[in-house]
Amino acid sequence: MIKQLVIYFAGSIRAGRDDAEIYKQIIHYLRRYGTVLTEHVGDSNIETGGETVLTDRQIHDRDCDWLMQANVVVAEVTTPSLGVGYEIGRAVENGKQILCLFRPDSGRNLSAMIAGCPEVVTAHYHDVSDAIQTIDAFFRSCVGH
Ligand code: 6IA
Repeated sequence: MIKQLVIYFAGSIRAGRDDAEIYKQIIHYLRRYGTVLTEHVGDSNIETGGETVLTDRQIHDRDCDWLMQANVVVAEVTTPSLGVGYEIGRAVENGKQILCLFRPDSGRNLSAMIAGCPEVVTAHYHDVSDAIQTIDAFFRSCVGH
């Protein structure tokens, strides 16, 4: 497949890294659809890794620049994260195609501000193979791939 899309993957960092391995697998799959700007979100060592050389302001500005460059935003929203919610809000305001992936098996309830947002496609999934099918359907219907 020709890589032409720019994809921004969003997932919890400071709000908790319990799902980091799932983020990594989703990011790996997304790479078949284009360039994923935020592969570090799936890095299990991010808390101790190179990102610490950046100030919060630098992280914010860089991530917002990347978000503006992206055609598509895919967010894993099971672990509730202020940063991810902020990114989704800014993506909505800037007309991005947005897919949010949520695992109801977590026992959590997704915020109505995400689940109820008409510009966001929210999909429930149980495991990564489920998520992959959802991603394929999203790219087929919303992005025409
Ligand atoms: O509020 P959160 O930290 O959970 O926000 C996570 C979201 O904000 C992710 O989707 C990222 O795109 C973005 N983000 C937040 N922190 C960072 C970061 N460094 N590096 C890159 N993107 C970030 C924080 C590292 C620190 C724990 C040492």
